Amino acid sequence: MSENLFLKAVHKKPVERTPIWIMRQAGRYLPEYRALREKHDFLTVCKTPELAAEVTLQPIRRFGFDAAILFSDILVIPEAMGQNLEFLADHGPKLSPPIRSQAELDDLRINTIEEKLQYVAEAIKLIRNELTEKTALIGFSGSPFTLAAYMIEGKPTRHFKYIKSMMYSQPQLLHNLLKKLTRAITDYLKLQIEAGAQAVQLFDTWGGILPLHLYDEFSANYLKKIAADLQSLGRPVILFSMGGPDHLSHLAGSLAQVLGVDWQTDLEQAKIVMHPEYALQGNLDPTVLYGSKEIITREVERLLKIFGKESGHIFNLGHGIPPDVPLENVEHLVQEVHCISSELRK
Ligand code: 1CP
Repeated sequence: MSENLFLKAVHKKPVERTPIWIMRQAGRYLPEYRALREKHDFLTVCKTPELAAEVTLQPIRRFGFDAAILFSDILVIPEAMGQNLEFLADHGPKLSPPIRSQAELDDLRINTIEEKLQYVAEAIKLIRNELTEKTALIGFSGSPFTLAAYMIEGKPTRHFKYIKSMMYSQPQLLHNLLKKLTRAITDYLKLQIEAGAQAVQLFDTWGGILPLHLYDEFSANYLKKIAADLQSLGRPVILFSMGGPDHLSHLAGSLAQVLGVDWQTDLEQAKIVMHPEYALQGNLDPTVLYGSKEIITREVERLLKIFGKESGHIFNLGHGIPPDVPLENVEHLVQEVHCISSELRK
């Protein structure tokens, strides 16, 4: 099978231009997504393979990204384990009851993950059938720590009072939950890979709320275990942690192939520390997309020059795309990445 640009860059092979996809590329900034969401609520879209496939393909049709990312949410795992999940308009996701005791943790099931999340495997098969070889399909999961944060807090929060109190006062209880999640996530990603996902990304969105000296113990070690357990399947693993350069450096030594670089981290520094061992993905500050075309071009050029002709860079934002960025700016971004990187790589 001929490899696409994304997979070539993952394996640090030479490419004629830098591949690009963007985190949260399927979603609210797209009018065709908003139109579909007027007819179906969010969880229905996630759980109906035809709808999830359609939404996954929308940004590919519009922008020709080099990779598609499965349309789903990180919170389908807690739901499959038995927590009740609702998406409340303007309040974000709510999980109930929140997990705050060993008894509540014991009620969570992991042996039914494959059965409960079959709809994801079905969506992946449909998407793979629609994509040409030019576009890779990425599956994903939240990291154990990030999922634990939602499961313990029960809803989005700024202070993480419950998970951080548990970490300090009942560390063993938190580890019990993280271990259970690690098994569930590994099974879930295997299911996605077996259904046709060509790479998988772990979103460690809340890893950065951990003090650095506790990051290995409560997040990085679990990410490394998942990456190690998936190696035998032969599909690349991408680790993305929102924690800045210090947290990123703690992912050294993992068996992942790609490290996602968040927007707070200097890509040049990340490259010095982590490349060529890992391919790097990132890291345009998403708010640059609110700026003028000139600013977008300038920032794209700055980032692409860091790799120049070297392989092992996948262009992406340094976190998800905000829902209200002008579409023409996304178009301009893609065009500039294509154009400038082709020039640099001549
Ligand atoms: O109203 C809507 O249509 C729902 C908005 C929405 C969307 C489009 C949510 C609710 N989730 C998603 C899709 C989604 N979520 C994808 C789809 C694929 C793509 O990237 O195109 C992915 C990968 C996610 C992952 C996700 N969900 C993360 C990790 C990534 C990140 O941005 O750091 C997190 C933290 C979530 C939780 C979540 N789901 C939805 C919301 C609003 C939130 C955040 C809640 C909070 O503020 O804590």
